[in-house]
Amino acid sequence: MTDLINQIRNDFPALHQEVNGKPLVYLDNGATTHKPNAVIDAISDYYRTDNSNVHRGAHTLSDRATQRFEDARKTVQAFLNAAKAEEIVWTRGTTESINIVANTWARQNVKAGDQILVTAMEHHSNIVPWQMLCEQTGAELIPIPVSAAGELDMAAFAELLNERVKLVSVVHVSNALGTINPVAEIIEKAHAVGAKVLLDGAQAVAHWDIDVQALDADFYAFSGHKLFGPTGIGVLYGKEALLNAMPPYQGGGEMIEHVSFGKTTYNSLPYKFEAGTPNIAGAIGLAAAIEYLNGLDRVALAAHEDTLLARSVELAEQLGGIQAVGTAANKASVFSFLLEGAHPADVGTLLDQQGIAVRTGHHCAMPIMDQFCIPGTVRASYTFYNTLEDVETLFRGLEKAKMFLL
Ligand code: C6P
Repeated sequence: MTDLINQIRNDFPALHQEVNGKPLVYLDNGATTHKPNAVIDAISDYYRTDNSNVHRGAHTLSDRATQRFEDARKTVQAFLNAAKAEEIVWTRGTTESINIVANTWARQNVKAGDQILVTAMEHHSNIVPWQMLCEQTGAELIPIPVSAAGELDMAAFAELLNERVKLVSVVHVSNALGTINPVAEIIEKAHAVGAKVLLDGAQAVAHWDIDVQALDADFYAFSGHKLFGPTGIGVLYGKEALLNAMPPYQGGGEMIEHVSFGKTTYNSLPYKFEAGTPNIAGAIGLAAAIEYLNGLDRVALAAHEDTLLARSVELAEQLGGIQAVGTAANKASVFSFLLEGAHPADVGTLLDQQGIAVRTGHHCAMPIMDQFCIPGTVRASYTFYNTLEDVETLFRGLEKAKMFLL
């Protein structure tokens, strides 16, 4: 495995640098992942050769750009195992994907007295759009409770379900705790009362392949930059029938069929939701990231990520004074913790001085931090290019931080 990981690391140029005089140990993959050469080259190649606007020009470059852009959509379709390429809508990222559903599907389908369920461990981007909607419609937003270990209370979820629930919008993997939620069971139960389900896949896609048809998800949202692709590009998957029945999101070019002052008609899927010139290079870069991943043994790499997490738990016990935050039985490779007696921000600064990049703070998940009565955590979020040595360097760094701070 070590040889394979070292080989993979060679594909990621940003990993090979010194930060504050020390070799970079990048453990902030939950915030954004680094990009392999394949992605950087695909973007650069697009701008060097095919750069043009899509679906518009009467010339060869525009045809080539359109071809690459639409091929990228098909790559995402295959990645999610969506039934049709038309079900893949390009967005700016997870946040925009969720906001589209809130401003279109939910505006049409959620009325005063209806309910939307989320979990108490959501990222703000899966809370605030629904709060805004509820303010406007008189619907109610209800969080499904989460246990002290960071697991969803599925019995409470079952009790919350009733015919007033129109949508269950749930994070697939928590960015703050690492919890992997039982989304298949959630979808089955929600569908039984007629509710639709949106999954926030921002933190899931980097770890395993997703099959939206097997899950029977109604909507699935993710960001390219957490999947080794560029920033500013993301995806909203939606079942064709739902997307077709939804009103458009933004108005402008591309999303129309015919415009007149008397009556404007809208374009077919997915263009109805893609007003304006899209992020063409972003889509091409994201497809390059997925193709890069398709060349790897993702099952073996997910097992490697599990060993990184298990080693973190072991080393935390050996070091002492570490309080793990989020100890669910089913977890992705996110180690969120507190160094007892130290503020997370101070720990982050001391680690950075040693070349170790982690995230500190509330991780845009303030409600779950409030529930645990903590201001935030230190979060090491691993991906497959991290090594056991990275984990050991982190804990050596924490040992120093402990000596300095306590
Ligand atoms: N979490 C983190 O460090 P955007 O910003 O749209 O690409 O993704 C938003 C988002 C939505 N849901 C989850 C579960 C997320 O983790 C994120 C982004 C980053 O944890 C930045 S706050």
